[in-house]
Amino acid sequence: MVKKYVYGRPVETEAAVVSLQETAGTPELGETSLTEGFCFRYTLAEEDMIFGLGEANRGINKRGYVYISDCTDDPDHTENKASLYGAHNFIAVSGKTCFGLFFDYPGRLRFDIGYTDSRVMEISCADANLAVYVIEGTDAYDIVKQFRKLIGRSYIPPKFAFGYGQSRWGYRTPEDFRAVADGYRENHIPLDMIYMDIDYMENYKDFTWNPENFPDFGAFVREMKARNIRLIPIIDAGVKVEQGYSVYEEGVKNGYFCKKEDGSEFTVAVWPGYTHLPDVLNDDARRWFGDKYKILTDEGIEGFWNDMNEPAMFYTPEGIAEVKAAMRTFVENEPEKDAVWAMRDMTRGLANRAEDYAAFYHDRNGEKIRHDRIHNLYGYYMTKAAAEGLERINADKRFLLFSRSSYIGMHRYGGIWTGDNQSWWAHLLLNIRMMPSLNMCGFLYSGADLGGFGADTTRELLLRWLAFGIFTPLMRNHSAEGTRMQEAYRFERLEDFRNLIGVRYRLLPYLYSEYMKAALNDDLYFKPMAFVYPQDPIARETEDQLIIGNEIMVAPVYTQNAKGRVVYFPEEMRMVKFCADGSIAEEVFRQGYHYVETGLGEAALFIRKGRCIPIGAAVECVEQLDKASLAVYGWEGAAYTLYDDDGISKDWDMEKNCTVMKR
Ligand code: MIG
Repeated sequence: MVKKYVYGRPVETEAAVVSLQETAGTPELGETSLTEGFCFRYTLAEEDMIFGLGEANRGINKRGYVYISDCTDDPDHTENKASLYGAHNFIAVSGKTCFGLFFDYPGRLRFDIGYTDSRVMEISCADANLAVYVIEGTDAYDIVKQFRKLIGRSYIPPKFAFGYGQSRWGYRTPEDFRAVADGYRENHIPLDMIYMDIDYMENYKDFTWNPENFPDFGAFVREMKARNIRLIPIIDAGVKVEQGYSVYEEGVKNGYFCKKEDGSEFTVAVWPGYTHLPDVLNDDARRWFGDKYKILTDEGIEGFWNDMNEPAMFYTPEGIAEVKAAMRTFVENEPEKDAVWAMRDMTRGLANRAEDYAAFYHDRNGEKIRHDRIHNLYGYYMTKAAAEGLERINADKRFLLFSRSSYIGMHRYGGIWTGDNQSWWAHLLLNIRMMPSLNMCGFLYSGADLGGFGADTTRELLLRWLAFGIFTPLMRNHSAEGTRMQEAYRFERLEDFRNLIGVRYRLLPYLYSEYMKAALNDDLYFKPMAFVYPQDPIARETEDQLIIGNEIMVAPVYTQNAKGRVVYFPEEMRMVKFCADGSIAEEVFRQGYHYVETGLGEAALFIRKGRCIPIGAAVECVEQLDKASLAVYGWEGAAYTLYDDDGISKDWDMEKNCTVMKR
């Protein structure tokens, strides 16, 4: 049961796909105040747990902290950060009363979940123009499923996108990319994709490639494809200001960029230097920008990642002018301690300034909207532009597409990756905890930068992260320029990497099948333990183990120097451990706590009582998957319904594509 309350005149976000009759008044569950902006206040019961918020910091149960929906490019995801790249305004309250709330509001929204007062939850925003959806249900899982029906089917990527991908900021030339391909293929470590970061472009201009490095880009794309490796280029939000650059010139000529109050183009510095932002909220501009992806698909490209679309800002000319003026005063006076700090803060504060987000406008098909009112929609609509463009290019084909910034609704058009994490054990744990929350908000195709983006990784951290990455739909190793190189073949005893990444392919038929079931049924691929064992007080609190699909539990190792870890079994389960030598070890664990040894280079999963899963032979790319090699592991007498399809067309009928396998 879903009720929709409307306050003022909300901006259309297209987050919900079901149109509902408005309910008059305010939700009875809490107190709504509309005197200063909007505020919904709910008294938390002792036992209430709060789920949701998608790409947000901290644990699965969000209670006890404050989270702000305000898409931000902040590469320092420490525990105190309230905003990350996405804005996923859905929560499910589970406890004394069970209900869900979705705040369809694309500006800055604050969730104080027992932070200011541990017994109070308060959701507030400055502008009382929004829609609030209230979902009544039996438990959190039921509420999530109803919410997913409201927001529509999740994006379905091509099957190759379930392979393993290598990325790094800094690959420039064909030689750089070939070295990666060789490193994997010669060492027989599986690989399906190599990502092209901004250095493939000519001076960071979208929809170009460096002509000196790539005299025949299409030939290079085909060369890689012949080795079963797809190249996946990045596209940034900002379009370089440069005379003679067609994307820039067309955008200016047709008025497709975001504008300032005075009607001139808004300018912001990012990688290419000064850029303009395509007004993706405008239908014509969006269509124009989306059609540009064809420049690359014409060369054989089949997937993209959209970056910098919060949109991220290094600085604006206005910001620089202010700093320059302040610097002049600073230089002319004898520096004092406070003046030094003020100067430092001012230069640091140039990036992503609130004033700059309030200084430009969108032309929403005739209606002028100041950016900060719809800030959280930009990455969503940039990705919608791409998805619609790709649909026009080939409506029958699936393309790989994921974004950094997002809002609910974008999950129908592409996946997301979780941005610039660090090579920290804490961020492996954050990755584990974030996945089910992302799923609740519709983002099924997602994953983190495995090994960590910033800072130097270690062999051990990378192996442990890959061991979890086996289960994330997006399995990509990515790192920042200047950090330690982290391609799998660079470390000693590569057989551990070969084995672990190989396990991804051994499980791929199962993982793909579970992904498709989750997508087609508006269900979760990653479930918190609390959703599957709601009556078990220990399972309810267990946030470092997850249920994947309908059959298995995982309990990743996320600490340094561990040889295994304590695992909580809410019921009897059968372990399948992929050992370092490629063999499979099985063992039954009874309900309760057990220490499970899992060495580096090993991966374990636990099959729930009475269930079974298919496991295949290790192969080096998705193309080589061989159904004939599938064997069924798990509990005697169990059956598994395997979903499979061609992985590229949109012919994903559930009935037609399922076969039953028995143990
Ligand atoms: O300001 O393109 O999150 O994955 O490697 C950094 C360079 C811009 C941020 C992305 C990251 C990517 C990097 N980008």
